[in-house]
Amino acid sequence: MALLPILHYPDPRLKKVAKPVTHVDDRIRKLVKDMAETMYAAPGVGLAATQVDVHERVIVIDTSETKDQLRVFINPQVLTASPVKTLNEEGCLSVPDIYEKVTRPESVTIRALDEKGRAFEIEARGLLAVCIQHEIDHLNGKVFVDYLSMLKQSRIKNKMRKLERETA
Ligand code: K1U
Ligand code: ZN
Repeated sequence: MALLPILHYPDPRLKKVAKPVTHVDDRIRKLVKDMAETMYAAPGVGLAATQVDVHERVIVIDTSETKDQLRVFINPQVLTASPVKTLNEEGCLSVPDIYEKVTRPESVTIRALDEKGRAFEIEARGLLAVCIQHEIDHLNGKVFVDYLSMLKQSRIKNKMRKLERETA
């Protein structure tokens, strides 16, 4: 297993649209293991392959308190999204130390493949619903900051550039 470097906003590679996985093979299973290790170490509750500069449709999530309930979503599709929306505070491992409120559907149903290539469907609500939508956005080249006002986006970009200079 390996810890993978996480891209930081506003890196242009975070804007790439990830390609569907054509075969769930040992290469993808290794990627899933490395992504899970990276997510737990960060620590975070989710990670999309885009964030580790791999542009394939793979997500790992663990929203459990015990951190022992890893969920793997390969080629995730949103089947339904509730018309009811909620406002939730979001964070992102690619935008460290920034937390902002974003409006999203309260619940979603998702179809995806697991790490063995088996199709499954789940209905997600609460933090899982927020997290899966946030991670699917990453696969589509979108970061939660994109939902904020231009003023907030520009402030966050400046803060992140300053942070990069200080840690370079
Ligand atoms: O995509 C990511 O960068 C992961 C992100 C997922 C997420 C969290 C909350 C709302 C929306 C999406 C994170 O994991 S940010 C870190 C975080 O929320 C957290 C860290 C440690 C313990 C609990 C939560
Ligand atoms: Zn994120």
